[in-house]
Amino acid sequence: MGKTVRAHANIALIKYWGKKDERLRLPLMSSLSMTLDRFYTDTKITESDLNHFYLNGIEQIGQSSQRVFTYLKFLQDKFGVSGNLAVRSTNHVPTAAGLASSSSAFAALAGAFCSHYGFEIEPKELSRLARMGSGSACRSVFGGFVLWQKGEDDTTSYAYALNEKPEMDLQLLAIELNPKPKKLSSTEGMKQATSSPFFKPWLQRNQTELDQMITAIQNNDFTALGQLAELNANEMHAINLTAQPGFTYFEPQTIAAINLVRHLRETGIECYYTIDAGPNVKVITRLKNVKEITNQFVSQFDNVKIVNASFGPGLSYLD
Ligand code: 2P0
Repeated sequence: MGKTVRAHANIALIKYWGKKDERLRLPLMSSLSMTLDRFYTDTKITESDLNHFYLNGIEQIGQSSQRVFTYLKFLQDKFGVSGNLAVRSTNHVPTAAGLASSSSAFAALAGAFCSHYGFEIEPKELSRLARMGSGSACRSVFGGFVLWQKGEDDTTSYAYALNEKPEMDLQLLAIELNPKPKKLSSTEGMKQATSSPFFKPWLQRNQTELDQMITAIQNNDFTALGQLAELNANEMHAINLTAQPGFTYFEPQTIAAINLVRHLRETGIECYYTIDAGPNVKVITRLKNVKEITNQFVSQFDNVKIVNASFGPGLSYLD
């Protein structure tokens, strides 16, 4: 009997934004993330007469169900098993977070698949399997600070924990400014981004940025980590703007949030931002500043929702 598998979402501090192989989801760069305690997905797979996918108790039809079963069929073929399956997932992502991440979803799904069939595989192998569901999911197999090495091929592209239980005083505030679904999926966005004339120079910086981030983590250097995470996010979004044709995930509130973070920093409240494939902003700060930053966002934005998170664990098996 398969277990319920829990996987936590992660946020990249050094972003994955480009593939060299779309089918296998092999990235063009290595990336580095932190796994989050407040956001996770629980998934259990059982045998079934027909394929069914339930999310938060509601059966899903259409695109999301199709992506789940395309992936499960891929895994079944890979392992030489067959049969229809019922997938039950619960997303414990506070609706306030604006953080609908496929990272926790596909890590939990890969884990639930192996648990259902009784396949005992190493975390590294599980990370490879999760990667093929959604790139960022390979990092959610582990907790704390996680590095996804781009590798050369399917067997060498996987994530591992750099530090499962970091002691760094670091909080991530997920700030929902705009709850609308994103205009361009990550998969499409990163494909288009490779046409930017700055894509190659950005790739060439990948190893340097990774080395600097690893050093910041090893030295418990919050300032270096924050500065570099912000720079890396800006680079990713600059590449989107300069793609041909150019595009952006930013909305007016995104710019306003960036300005607020800069203003707070000028007034001595140390904080940095990172932004993914959507208009919402995540603020990185220390515990002592969470209250003040939250108050500032609430007073300056209408209907803003904020959830603060810190380091979360890797994959776990619940029952
Ligand atoms: C990341 N993102 O490193 C980057 C930064 C969003 C911006 O990974 O196409 O859902 O399924 O491999 O993993 C989101 O992309 O993309 C993502 P696919 P995924 O977290």
